[in-house]
Amino acid sequence: MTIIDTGVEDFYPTRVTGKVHPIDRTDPTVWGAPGDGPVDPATLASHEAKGYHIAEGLLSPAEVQTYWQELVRLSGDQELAADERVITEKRSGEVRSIFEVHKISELIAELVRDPRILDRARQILGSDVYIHQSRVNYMPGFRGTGFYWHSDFETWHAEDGMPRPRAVSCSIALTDNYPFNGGLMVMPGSQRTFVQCAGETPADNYKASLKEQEIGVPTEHDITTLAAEYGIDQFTGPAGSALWFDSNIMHGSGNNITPYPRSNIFLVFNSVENALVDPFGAAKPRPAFIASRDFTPVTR
Ligand code: 6CS
Ligand code: FE
Repeated sequence: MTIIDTGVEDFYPTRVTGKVHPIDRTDPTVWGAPGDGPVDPATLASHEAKGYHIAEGLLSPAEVQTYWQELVRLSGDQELAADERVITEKRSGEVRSIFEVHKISELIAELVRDPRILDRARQILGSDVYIHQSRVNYMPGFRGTGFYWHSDFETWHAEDGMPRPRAVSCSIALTDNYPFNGGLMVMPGSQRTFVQCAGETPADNYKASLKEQEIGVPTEHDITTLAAEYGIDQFTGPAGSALWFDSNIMHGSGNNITPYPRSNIFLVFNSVENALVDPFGAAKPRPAFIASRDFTPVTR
């Protein structure tokens, strides 16, 4: 274990030079208990085992329509277009993501505090929680590009200083997720293996990685090994469903060449007991709009 200068032990060293090897996760996947929130015992046990669960119909069709219109409004907001929190598609220049969207949109700020969402995050993480990152992903039709295989925690640990994988992401589908329009793929159970990545983190890596991640990406050998051990599930389902997934689950998505956009609201909750310290594998932390350093718990 290397001790970084804030004295916090690094249980998951990554962005290393030389040979990499998988590290067994020493942390649980679920910190709370069945009685602590809205997730029933069977679903909580499934999340512990597989590292994800799907909340069907979390939002009603009417709510989906409201949030979809909000996404359309945001992507057409000319003032916002020049904001560094708006990431465009590498090739087409279309809006790919908007970060810190819970601070830009009052509607999404309310969604973060909605008990259907907040209480679920608290139950999984077993504590008060704060928003580590929020974004909307547009994944437009025809030219939407996906994300190669990766673990979010590997990046959040290396570049944001997240000590443990005690964070959970909630991806709320605002359009129907089909197998063919860039639906998210996960390797169930892979959250129990921390895949070290080789290669030093370049300065301001996020400027490239949020368009196309090249550093902090596992080797094809590691992905092949993980896929053989855990398999691949794909998140499909109607708009309004939400995929809740562990920060360290291996996941990725394909490109979208269909006419059907695959847009979602993406909220990342981190435990207040897992607040960010100095990055474990980068010279300086990423900007706050990507990795919040305001650890104030979200309250209803
Ligand atoms: O780097 C990040 O924080 C973002 N990148 C990806 C591909 N997924 C997690 C997160 O939104
Ligand atoms: Fe990701």
